[in-house]
Amino acid sequence: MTASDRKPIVTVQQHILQDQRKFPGASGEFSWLLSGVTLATKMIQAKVQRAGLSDILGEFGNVNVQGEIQQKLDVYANEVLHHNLSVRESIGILASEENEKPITIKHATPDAKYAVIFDPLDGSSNIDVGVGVGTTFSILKRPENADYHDVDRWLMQPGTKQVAAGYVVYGSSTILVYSVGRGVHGFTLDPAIGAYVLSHEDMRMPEQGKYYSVNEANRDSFSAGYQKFLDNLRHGLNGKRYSSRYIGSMVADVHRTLLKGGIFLYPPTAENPGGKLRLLYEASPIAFLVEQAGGIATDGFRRILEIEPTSIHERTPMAVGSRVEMEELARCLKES
Ligand code: AHM
Ligand code: MG
Repeated sequence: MTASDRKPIVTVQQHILQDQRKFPGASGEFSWLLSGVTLATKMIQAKVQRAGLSDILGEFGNVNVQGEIQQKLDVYANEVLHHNLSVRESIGILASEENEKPITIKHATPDAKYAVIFDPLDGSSNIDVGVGVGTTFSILKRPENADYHDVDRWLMQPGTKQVAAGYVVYGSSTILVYSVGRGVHGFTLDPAIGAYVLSHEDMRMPEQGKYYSVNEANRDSFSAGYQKFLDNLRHGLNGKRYSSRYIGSMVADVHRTLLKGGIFLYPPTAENPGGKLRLLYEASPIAFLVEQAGGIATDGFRRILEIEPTSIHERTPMAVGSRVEMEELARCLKES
């Protein structure tokens, strides 16, 4: 193979700029905004990689708004995202799983058009054991007629209004997956050059997979419909047998589901009757990506993307996956 036969390397930055050229009207400010996310996630991955070497492991000592003990890396990841994003003049508001209230930056200036909502380090209970964790982000635009100061109007928008969403999974490699509503693309961080390089162009979910992913320890408190669904999968669907895979880091479990098909679900449980995952910064961006890749994302009954949020940290049941498994789930829930 000669050098000219080789496919050129496309970095995430190039990809965003090329995409914007195809769609005149899209402005460079948006790629500048996304570069804040990519830089922050490179900094987070550098810390995650060294987690076992430094004194970064362990609890920070605080309890966050969800009542969970914050990990040092949660705090670091949150700070890094705030630091990098707050210098992007197009961003007016930041909201994070780790902060009770949204943080307004330059929201009262005409340049500030976007709100970025994120979970800085999802699955952080896995940090101490070397298992993959992730960052999720969702980007919303200030509604045309919303007052600059009306923070709720910026943030309380259904997932259909997202202008971009994505995640980074810090696993055996670090992979950024994002969409601006024109397909889903994945980029693997090349540590040698410090750049995210296009590795998964136009990701499409298979129609059916072979894995289901759920915390089965909660099974006794699932409703009859969910239990029936899991029974059906165990007996096989369309002649296909299933295996279970559940890491306990949503981003890693969803990443596998996007690539291999199947289903990831977190149904209502006795402990979390309204679901465990957070609508705005976990379920919404994931649902956006899954739909863009040809999959389906619901709370069991409704499209996640159509749920009208009422508070920043609200939770929702969530099921995302391939068409065959998601249709079977809908059928089981309807009949039960
Ligand atoms: P976190 O944002 O506090 O890390 O919680 C979300 C995580 C998800 O990554 C994961 O899917 C789920 O919680 C695991 O919960 P459980 O241990 O109840 O199965
Ligand atoms: Mg989380």
